[in-house]
Amino acid sequence: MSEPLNRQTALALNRLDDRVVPTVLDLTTAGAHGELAGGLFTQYDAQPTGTGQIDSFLRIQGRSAQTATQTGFNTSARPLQYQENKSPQFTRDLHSSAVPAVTLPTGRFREFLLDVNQKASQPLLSLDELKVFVADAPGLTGYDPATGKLAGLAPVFDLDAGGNNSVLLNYRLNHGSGSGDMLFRLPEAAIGGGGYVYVYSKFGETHAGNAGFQEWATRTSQTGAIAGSVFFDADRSGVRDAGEVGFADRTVYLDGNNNGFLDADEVFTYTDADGYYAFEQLAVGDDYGYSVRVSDKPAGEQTTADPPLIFLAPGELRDRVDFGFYYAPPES
Ligand SMILES: [Ca+2]
Ligand SMILES: [Ca+2]
Ligand SMILES: [Ca+2]
Ligand SMILES: [Ca+2]
Repeated sequence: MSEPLNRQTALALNRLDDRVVPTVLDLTTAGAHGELAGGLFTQYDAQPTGTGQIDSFLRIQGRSAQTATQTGFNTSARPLQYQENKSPQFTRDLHSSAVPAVTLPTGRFREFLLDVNQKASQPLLSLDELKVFVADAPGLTGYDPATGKLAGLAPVFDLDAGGNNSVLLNYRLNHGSGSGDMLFRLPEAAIGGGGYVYVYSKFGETHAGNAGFQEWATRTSQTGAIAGSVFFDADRSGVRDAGEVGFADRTVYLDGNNNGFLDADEVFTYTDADGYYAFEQLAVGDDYGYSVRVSDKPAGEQTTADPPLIFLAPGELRDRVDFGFYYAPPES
């Protein structure tokens, strides 16, 4: 008689197990990257030169005898709630306008930089909770661990939305003394109309901190740009020559999924009165190839081949990525 009950209990337990099995994004190898809860996470080895300006907005102090984990969020308010460093130089309000925008082949994002500090002998550290809040007001206080809200606000990003997720980091991949280790990229749409941005994070549930602070920062992005034009190729040479005119208001886009169509999430722009377009703040490096295409092509034949995937170096401007079109002038 008790057997059905037991079976029911076992089923219920199985379901609970399914729900709490954690997803770990492993960033312990150089260049590793992945997506969790809509955010993009990339292992990042800071270079001593060319890193740009780095501004800390949240420093979480080292693990102490009282705390096995390291928790905190940025605010200008004092006192602080967790293990945040109280210096206003390291823990402060962050306005959304100070969070750099970066365009990837798959869309527009805002970028945050995480620098972790561990012993070289025990380099692994888990990032177990990460939430981002956006508010009109600076100086918010009162994170509620029971509801996951800050000052009553729901997060615009939650690492643990849809499951108990975490990111595993490896301090030893970051050579030198620069700030580095991980880039966190949040879809631009999450920031919405802007305001003050609060980043809450918790480290060390599965791989504990052992050697000091963890620090969130913004950096001046090392990005690239692509520019060109859509033009009437009067002599069908495949090159925009002096005197050849541009097509205004044409839609040029980055074909992130390379299907030849402008899809809803893809980044696009319009040509100006002289047919010129530009994409700026593009992420650089071997991981990001851009397929530039024109969606509303002028009539007639295209005299230029569609450009191959474009990969950019930091600070590079790839210009003269032009699209020529020709049609016979109407008879008069
Ligand atoms: Ca580091
Ligand atoms: Ca988690
Ligand atoms: Ca020409
Ligand atoms: Ca597409």
